[in-house]
Amino acid sequence: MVTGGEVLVRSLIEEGVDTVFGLPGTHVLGIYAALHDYADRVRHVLGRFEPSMGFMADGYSRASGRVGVLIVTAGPGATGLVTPLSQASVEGVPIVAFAGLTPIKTAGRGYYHEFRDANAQLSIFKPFTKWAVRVEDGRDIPRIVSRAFRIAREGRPGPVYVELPRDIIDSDTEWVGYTREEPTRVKPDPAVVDAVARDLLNAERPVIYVGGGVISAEASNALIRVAEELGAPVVTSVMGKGAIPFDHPLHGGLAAGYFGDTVAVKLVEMADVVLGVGTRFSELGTGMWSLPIKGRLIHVNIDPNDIGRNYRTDLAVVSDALEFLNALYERIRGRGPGRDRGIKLIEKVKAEVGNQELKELGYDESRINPSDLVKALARVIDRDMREGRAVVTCDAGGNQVAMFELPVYKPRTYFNPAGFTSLGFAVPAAIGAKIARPEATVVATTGDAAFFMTGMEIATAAELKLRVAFVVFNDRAQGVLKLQQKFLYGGKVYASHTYPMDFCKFAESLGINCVRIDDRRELETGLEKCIYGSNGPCIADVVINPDAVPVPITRQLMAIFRKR
Ligand SMILES: Cc1ncc(C[n+]2csc(CCOP(=O)(O)OP(=O)(O)O)c2C)c(N)n1
Ligand SMILES: [Mg+2]
Repeated sequence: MVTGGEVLVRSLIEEGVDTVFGLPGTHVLGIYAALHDYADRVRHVLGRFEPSMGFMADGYSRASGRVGVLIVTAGPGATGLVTPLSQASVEGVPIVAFAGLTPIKTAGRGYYHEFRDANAQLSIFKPFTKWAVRVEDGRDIPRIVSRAFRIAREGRPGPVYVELPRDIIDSDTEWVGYTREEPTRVKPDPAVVDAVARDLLNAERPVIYVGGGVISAEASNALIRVAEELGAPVVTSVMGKGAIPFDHPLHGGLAAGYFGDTVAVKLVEMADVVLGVGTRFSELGTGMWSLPIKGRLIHVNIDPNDIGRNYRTDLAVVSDALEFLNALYERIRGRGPGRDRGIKLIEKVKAEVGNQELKELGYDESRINPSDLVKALARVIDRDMREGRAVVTCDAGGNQVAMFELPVYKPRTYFNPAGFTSLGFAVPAAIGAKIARPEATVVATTGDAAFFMTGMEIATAAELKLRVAFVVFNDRAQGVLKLQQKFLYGGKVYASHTYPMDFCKFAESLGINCVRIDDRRELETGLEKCIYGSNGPCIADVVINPDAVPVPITRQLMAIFRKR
């Protein structure tokens, strides 16, 4: 006989899972008993709070391309996953979360952790997960687990929620065996790809705009092949950064409307055909849809709901990005003008509009401004970034937008939560990334307010001696809110402060390294020391000029004021 808990752990092993992120509670101790017995097969990473653990599993998944797995208890354990799983849903990250539930036998009687409505816990997850399901018989566990993993990966990746009542976990059941389910790949209609190929081969100034879907489909190489054949510049959204190397001659930059590079935006504006792949054309990806698309738009997305959401589409293609780009290449191979046309176009646009080196509003050359920190970080980790050996996570807030400017060279090396934009993402996501890629140089960039949310998770990095650098853009404010209050809400600055904590004393209390940098001449050496000079975690508390408005927001404000 086996318990439901053991059937679950054996199912995970059959699925190929070797790492789970979890936090126990009474209701799931039956799973923990099995994890104890299989500790040599499955690594359990103990986090500190469910919301941050959800981000850890997310960072693990983005870094590795594998499914992030979570185990939490019933009630407050499960509800802690609402924010990170919502983010995973919006940003297309595959996660399978297992949560405990009060026993079926006592449903409705008020067992602790039970909602007033015994079905509420399951219902909460329904609107934003790809599947939310309760296990009602231990023998169903393998079938439900294999289905959960397939659904998380299939189509547009996303979160799946599985809940297990305590009596199912603890009771004896039987092992019925495990069959892995492979996801079906969504392939494009061949006739539609023919039409796309015709359009693109006839175009004079085609431009490819790529989003995060190209990265999650592992389609970077396929993208570059297509772009080189067509002589088409490639521009990206924030989520698409890294789909093409920053220094590739056909890389046209970040086309995020008024948040983005002038050259990238102009390339899109001038294009007679825009091929949008793996993108929703979301608000941050287009600068509140200030990105002008004037030519024919071919929109490729795996989810038909994401096609035509924001821009009128001339040709819609429902497909996985890799399947589409490979099918397109088959049709254009040897028939395009080659990459020089695109390189020349980028040069021409650069000469016309330039990528002016823009200084932040409020830039102060005696202090450290956000752009100084972004540039110094880019220089310090340059080699690792170029070789795909670094992973950088970003948070929400002004620092997140400043980080739009970081050069990125490889897919799965830059996680900026530009879709759901939850504060507190960067620290735990970096820990998850380091667990996925122990050899990588991992850097979290975060604001001070964000740090207050999930910084306690650095205890997990300390416990596991993970070499991760946590770089705090410390402006002693919820900067992005404060600047909007100043510029857009009549100066009514209110409740946008933080508490001036000593981050290095916090580091000391965890027994980890810290550098405090408030002299711009020490910026690079300080970062270098923190990122490379430590065996375990390190915090870099970087004192930022609180009056500087990050470059992309400076661009946005300038565009807004120009219109007024
Ligand atoms: C969970 C969550 N709560 C609230 C917000 C709204 N929010 C966006 S930015 C921000 C303040 C950010 O301050 P900080 O982390 O210091 O970054 P800064 O803007 O100063 O760089 C807040 C509260 C959010 N995005 N996520
Ligand atoms: Mg701040």
